[in-house]
Amino acid sequence: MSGRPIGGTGGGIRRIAARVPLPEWAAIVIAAVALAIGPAAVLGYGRWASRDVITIRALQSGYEPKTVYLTAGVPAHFRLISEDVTHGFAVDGLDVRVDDLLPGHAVDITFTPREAGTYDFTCTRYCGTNHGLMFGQIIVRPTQLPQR
Ligand SMILES: [Cu+2]
Repeated sequence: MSGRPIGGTGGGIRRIAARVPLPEWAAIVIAAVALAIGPAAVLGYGRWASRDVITIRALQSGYEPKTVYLTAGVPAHFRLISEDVTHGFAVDGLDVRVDDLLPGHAVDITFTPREAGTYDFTCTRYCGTNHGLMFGQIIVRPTQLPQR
């Protein structure tokens, strides 16, 4: 039959049918978001963009990485993680000191180096025969001026 409007009663049914799955989709979306954010929140992610976080792993064989590059005047976000025993982390001249890097726990710190230079960091806890190998350097470059 030509001229019959598309929809009519059928359209009504279709609209209802289209609305029924919506709560299911919403539940799935909420569940997915909760799954994504839940563990991340527990681990402390999400406070900073992950690309801005410098992870420093402390091991009885030393720190990884041993050299970190920062820019003067730019806040630095470090995530310190011990992979084996309790370590520490202190930076000479930058007022950064953490004495309890417990195995399996991340410690997040934020600081802003004010002046360019080379700063040594060391372990503040005796952590074994290789404790003396636990050192590294933070090299702070001068503030970058905007290009014109
Ligand atoms: Cu150590």
